[in-house]
Amino acid sequence: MKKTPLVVACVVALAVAGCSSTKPDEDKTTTSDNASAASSQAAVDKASKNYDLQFVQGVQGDEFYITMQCGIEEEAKKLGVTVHTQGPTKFDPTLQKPIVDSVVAGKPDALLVAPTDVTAMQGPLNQAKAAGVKVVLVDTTVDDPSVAVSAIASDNLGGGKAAFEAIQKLAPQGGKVLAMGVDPGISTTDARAKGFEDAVKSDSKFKYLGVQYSHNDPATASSLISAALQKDPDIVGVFALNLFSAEGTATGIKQSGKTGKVQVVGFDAGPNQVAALRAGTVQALIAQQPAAIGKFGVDAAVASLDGGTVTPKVQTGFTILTKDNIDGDGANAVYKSKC
Ligand code: T6T
Repeated sequence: MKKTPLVVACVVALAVAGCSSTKPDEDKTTTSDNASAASSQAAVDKASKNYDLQFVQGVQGDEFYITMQCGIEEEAKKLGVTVHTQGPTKFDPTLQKPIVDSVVAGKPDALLVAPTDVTAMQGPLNQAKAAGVKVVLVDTTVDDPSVAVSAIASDNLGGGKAAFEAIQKLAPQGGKVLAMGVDPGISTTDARAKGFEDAVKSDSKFKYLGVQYSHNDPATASSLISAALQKDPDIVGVFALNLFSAEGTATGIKQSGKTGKVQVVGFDAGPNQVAALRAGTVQALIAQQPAAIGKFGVDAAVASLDGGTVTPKVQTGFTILTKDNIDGDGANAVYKSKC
């Protein structure tokens, strides 16, 4: 990464602010940095009984959800409740819906879920609630989040803005920028794209080329980036909206011979993203706190089942990783491949 003083300042500022870019939304939202508010969900050290919790991931094998599962399992063990995890083979509501339906048919006490689509997953979650299952949204949300007792997620809008700020400092001359996304209808990546787009449009030196959809497939992201660079060889920056789009973007940048010439900021920090950061195909990563999201999810489920205080919306922060902090302060923010 080019070490302009401003980039370093941005990274430090976010780190000092507890790695969170936004303030809590009144008293309804807390950040993970607000220890007292966040811990109000974990008022108990032990659950009153061994509840049956089910965690349905957005997709299997994604280090973001694996790390979240680690946080969930650790907290479940601490509180004395049981948790089972499963997820679809693709980030796809047609594959996730039958899993949720079958989990709900088993009448668990609570369902922790990362819905893969804001609209398509609303019905299955409404049915879970109607069946008396406490729903907790972890990471993504749905059109009507009131179906859940609590929704825990990163500051995705703020993360999109932070991504543009990083590109702004890496390419201060301005120019064309692109977002590499997953699919429309995913609350998290849609919010990241919006935060990015709004920020780009507030700086007349930059031109937003829009978002392209890779369907969570690195090979598709790679071809899309290569094609975009052929069409617009003067692209100065790319914001990759999640782990797999970042992985494919890094490959496409490398194959197009643009390493270091196009500034790339990727959301998430799995081992492959970190390798791309070290190789210089990616200049910055926005690492979420999936283990904390999982922990707060368990706390919310147990508090709700035990009739305790539940915080309806919890916002967790993020850490910006660069070559400069990846082996220092940033190392702990890297996602796990197994617990
Ligand atoms: O970025 C995360 C998650 O927040 C998003 O909702 C879907 O993609 C990831 O799981 C990363 O692959």
